[in-house]
Amino acid sequence: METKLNEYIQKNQTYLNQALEDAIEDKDIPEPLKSSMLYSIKAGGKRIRPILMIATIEAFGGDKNVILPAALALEFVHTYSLIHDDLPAMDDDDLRRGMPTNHIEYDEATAILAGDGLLTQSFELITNAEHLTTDQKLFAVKRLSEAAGSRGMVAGQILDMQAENTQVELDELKQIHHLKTGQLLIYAMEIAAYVAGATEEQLDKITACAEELGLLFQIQDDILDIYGDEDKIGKAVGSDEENDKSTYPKLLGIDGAIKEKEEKKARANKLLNEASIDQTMLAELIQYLSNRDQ
Ligand code: GRG
Repeated sequence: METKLNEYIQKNQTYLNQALEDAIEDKDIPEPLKSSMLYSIKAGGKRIRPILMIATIEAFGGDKNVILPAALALEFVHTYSLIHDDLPAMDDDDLRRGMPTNHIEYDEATAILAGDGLLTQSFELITNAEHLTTDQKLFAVKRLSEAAGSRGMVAGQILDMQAENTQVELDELKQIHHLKTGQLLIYAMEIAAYVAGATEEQLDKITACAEELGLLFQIQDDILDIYGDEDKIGKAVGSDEENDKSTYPKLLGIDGAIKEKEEKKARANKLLNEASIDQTMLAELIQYLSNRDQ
C-alpha cells in the first residue's frame, strides 16, 4: 500500500519538478532574479499541495494535465510565501530544507523580488492555461487571490506575527492555521474538484475535508517541532524564538494534540467518503500527511 503511495508521490514530484523549472527557465527573466526564483523552486519541496490537487482531480476521474497550470501556480505561491517568511523582517531563518535560505544565498532585495516574481507569475500561469475554460480560469484566479491574499494566507501570517510572545487560545490558534496553512490546501482540493465538474454538494464535502486536512497538517507540524525535523531542530522547545508561541501540543499536551489530529483525520476521511469519489489515493495522502516526518 505504502509503496503505491510512494510511487505516486515520486512520479508526480518528477512530473511537477520538470514543469515548475520549465515555467521559469523558458521565460525571459533578468539575472539574478531568474536564478533566485529557480533556486527556491528547485530546493526540494515535497510538492504536497500540487500533488493533492492532482490526486483530487484524478479522484473525480479527471486528467492531471488539465489542472497542471493551477498546480504550478499553487506551488509558486507556496514557494513565495516561504521565501518571504524566511526574511529577516519575518522569521529571519538562515536554513530552509537544509539549504541556505534565498536571502542568504542571494541578498534580501533579490529574495523579496523572487517572491514577488513567483506570486505574480502564478496568475499568469493560470490565465495562460491551455485546457481550462475562461470560467474555470476566472474561478481559479479569484480563489487563488482570496486564499493567498489579505483575507487568506497573508492574514494568517500577520495574525501569527501578532500572536508571537503571547499565549493565544485554541480557537484563535485554529483560525491562524486555517488562514496561514489551511487556505492553500483548501485551494488545492477545491479547484481540482471544481474543474472536474463536482456537484455543489461534492464541492462542499471536498472543501470541508481540506479544512480538516489543513489543521491536521499544522498539528503534525507542531509535533515535528518537538520531535525534530532537520530545519526545525534548534528552534523547537527550548529556543527563545519559538518558546512563547502557542502550539497544539502546548495547549493540549502531546497526547491531546495527537488525539485532535486523529479526530481530524477521521472527519476528513468521512467527508471524503461522503463525496462519492474514488477516494483511495486521497485517503492515503491524508494518512501520509498525518504521519509525515518532515
Ligand atoms: C510570508 C505571506 C507570507 C506567508 C507565509 C506558509 C507561511 C506563510 C509560512 C511558512 C511557515 C511555516 C513553517 C508554516 C507551517 C506549515 C507549513 C506551511 C510548512 C511548510 O510547508 P511544506 O511542509 O514545505 O509543504 P515544503 O518544504 O515541503 O514545500
